[in-house]
Amino acid sequence: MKQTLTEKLIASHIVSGEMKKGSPIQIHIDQTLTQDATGTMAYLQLEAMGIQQVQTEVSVSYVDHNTLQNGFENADDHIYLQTVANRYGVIFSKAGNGICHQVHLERFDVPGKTLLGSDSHTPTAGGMGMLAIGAGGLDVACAMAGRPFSLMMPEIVNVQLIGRLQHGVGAKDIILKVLQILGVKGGVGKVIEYSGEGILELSVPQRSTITNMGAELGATTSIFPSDIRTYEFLKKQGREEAYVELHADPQAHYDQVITIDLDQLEPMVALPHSPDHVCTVKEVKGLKVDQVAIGSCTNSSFTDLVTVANILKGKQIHPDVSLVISFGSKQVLRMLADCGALSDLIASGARILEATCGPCIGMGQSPKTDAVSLRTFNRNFYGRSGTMSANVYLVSPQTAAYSAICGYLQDACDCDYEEASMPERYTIDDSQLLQPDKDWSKEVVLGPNIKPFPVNVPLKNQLEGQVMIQVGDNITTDHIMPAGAKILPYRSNIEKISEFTYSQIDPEFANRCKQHHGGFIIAKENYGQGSSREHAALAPMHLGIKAVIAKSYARIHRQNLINSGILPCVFTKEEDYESISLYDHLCFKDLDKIAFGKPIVVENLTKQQTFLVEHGLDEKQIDIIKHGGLLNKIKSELTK
Ligand code: MIC
Ligand code: SF4
Repeated sequence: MKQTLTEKLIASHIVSGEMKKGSPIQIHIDQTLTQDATGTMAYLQLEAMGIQQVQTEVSVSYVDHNTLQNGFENADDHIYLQTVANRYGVIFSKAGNGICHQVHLERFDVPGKTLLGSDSHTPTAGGMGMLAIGAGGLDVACAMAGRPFSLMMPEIVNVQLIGRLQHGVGAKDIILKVLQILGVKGGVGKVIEYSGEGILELSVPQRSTITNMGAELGATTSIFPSDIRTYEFLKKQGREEAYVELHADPQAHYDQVITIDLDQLEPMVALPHSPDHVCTVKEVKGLKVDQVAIGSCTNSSFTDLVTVANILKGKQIHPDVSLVISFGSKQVLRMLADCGALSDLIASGARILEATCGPCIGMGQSPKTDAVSLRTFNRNFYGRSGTMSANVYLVSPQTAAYSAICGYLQDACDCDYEEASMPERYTIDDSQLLQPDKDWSKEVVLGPNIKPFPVNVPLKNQLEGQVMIQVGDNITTDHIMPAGAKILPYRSNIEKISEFTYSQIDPEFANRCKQHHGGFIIAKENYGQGSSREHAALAPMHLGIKAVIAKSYARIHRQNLINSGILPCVFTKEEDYESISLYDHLCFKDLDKIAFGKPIVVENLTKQQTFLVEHGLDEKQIDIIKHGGLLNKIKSELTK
């Protein structure tokens, strides 16, 4: 049978299940990555699993999110991550070495392999022909321990690119166009596979911009074939032995086909506050700009930043604009310094940051009140920049750089500049990637802010409590558990971080939960979209949240709820959402009989109504929920 590329990679990694759309399957994981903001929890969980060393081909622990260090907490996390990595056989990438996805692309991605990462933008590696999936920290810890990863056999969408990118248009504009077509939940349960003559012109870093931001579609992952461009990139990185050619079979069947004509594509922009509020730059051209931020795992490759330098060379940024640039990796920054492009950036008036996530996750550089901030990042969720009144627009590096000079949002097609070409060779220096010596006599150092991983209680026959919050569509994990410089230092301390749950949209939420001993969350469509942070499940769990009822969920967050022992239910009738109010007293009945495909009866004691909800859990997930979460289940297996 003719197979898509996704099907080929699943077939070569499947451990159990049937490759039938929507059926649960388990795949073997070859590589893992973690970053510091989700990593401490993942390694605490790995330690609890009682293994000697990681079972994967390659596992890397990156420090890239929490590097502001405005207190001891971040630095303590870094030391914990370094010492625990050394013991268990994980490579450690030090702070300053770069953003996990960029460094992984440069030094570790291998076409045809599987990668599981505790960060939602792990599909960046799809640009290299990997099957790369984002997940919660506990799922990644399980993969490190050699357990297979569970997912639903996805539908496969083919995006065919025809024509070639025109002057002023970048790879970012392609993914913004896909977001305009499919929307932030258009990719749920799907893999987006790219093909067509248009991909031949796209380098691996450009492809990775596209697969990176495929996370914003809610997709399981996105993938490009492995071809001459892949070989070219690997060779320039001194890793050509990793190359294998990979393509879908001609005439393979896709569930949906979308065609994008690159000849016709114009510069695009995502308007506040969602990555799918997309229109052309022309439609909003002339908007006065206060801040421009260039960088993040979407757009901080060497070629992206040389293009930016080419636009800025010999020019000054507009007096009313603050331009800030962060770099994808030490390799990128060093090569920019060596080729003189860094000097052009500095001379233009740009503010230079280190090679980390930085402003993308609200670690500094919050814009002014009511600011218009143009960013080359992947998310413009409400409040994520750290300034509640700011309006964040997502654009390509070309649009960002040209607008920084003009002071107004401008169409880069009108700018006279040269697009960067790939370097002859990348500068290779792996000195900040520390190889583990697996020495168990060395201490794993735990700072005082690192608290044990919290666990839930086994499922009771009946769940009773009140509605603690009722929210609308597309609630992000940034709404549930905000990030930023103030909150991120507590990622290793669930009790402390739980105080900030929903703080940006309902500051009373945590206190309400404490007063009422927790209860339930009611939501609409695509609940929990965005980041993979399991804190968005662990913190509500700590506050006593027992179940969520929503109209639909984002994949990673739903699994994080299950892993934490929180029951994720779906309304069977849309109108039941409307019948519920804050503080309604609900009772979930007969949970000892919870079974595959069987709805649960919920009584609204306040309104004296009864309604049905579905849980959609497969047998394995039911087992996890019954144990009160995945870690409890693993521990009980270990004691057996
Ligand atoms: C993000 O971009 O939202 C993050 C911060 O990288 C998250 C991970 C986290 O919350 O630590 C993600 O994308 O998964
Ligand atoms: Fe870091 Fe931003 Fe990428 Fe998340 S999206 S990994 S915060 S650069």
